[in-house]
Amino acid sequence: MKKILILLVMAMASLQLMADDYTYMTFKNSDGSIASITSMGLTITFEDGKMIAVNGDETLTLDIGELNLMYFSATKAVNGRGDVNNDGIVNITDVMLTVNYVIGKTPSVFLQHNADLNSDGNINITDVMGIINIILGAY
Ligand SMILES: [Ca+2]
Ligand SMILES: [Ca+2]
Repeated sequence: MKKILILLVMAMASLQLMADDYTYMTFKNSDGSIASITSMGLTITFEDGKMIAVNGDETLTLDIGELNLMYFSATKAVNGRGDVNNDGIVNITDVMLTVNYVIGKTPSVFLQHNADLNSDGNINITDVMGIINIILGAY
């Protein structure tokens, strides 16, 4: 475990050189959910099986065991919520894909976990409205 952490720290150090071009550090979990934090001035520590990323007022805590991938991105992921095609952003494409899903079509990439905004196990018009609200900044 210690070796893995050292490798991660080394990877982070080399990635830091590229950070100027990328605004956010994005983390992808094994369940497909993603989260972003501003990369400039970011401090990442590992403690009790958790990865804690701190940047000013922002704090992101993730289970290391759940963590699949971390990468720089130009856009901020909203905890994966609403990002049904998993491209790191919530936009009109996600609304359209969710509408298609609701009316019975099956989009090629569709993360139900990210679509079910109110976590009631169903994906319907309420969730479509929720994604629109995320785009409008209401969340
Ligand atoms: Ca998307
Ligand atoms: Ca729902």
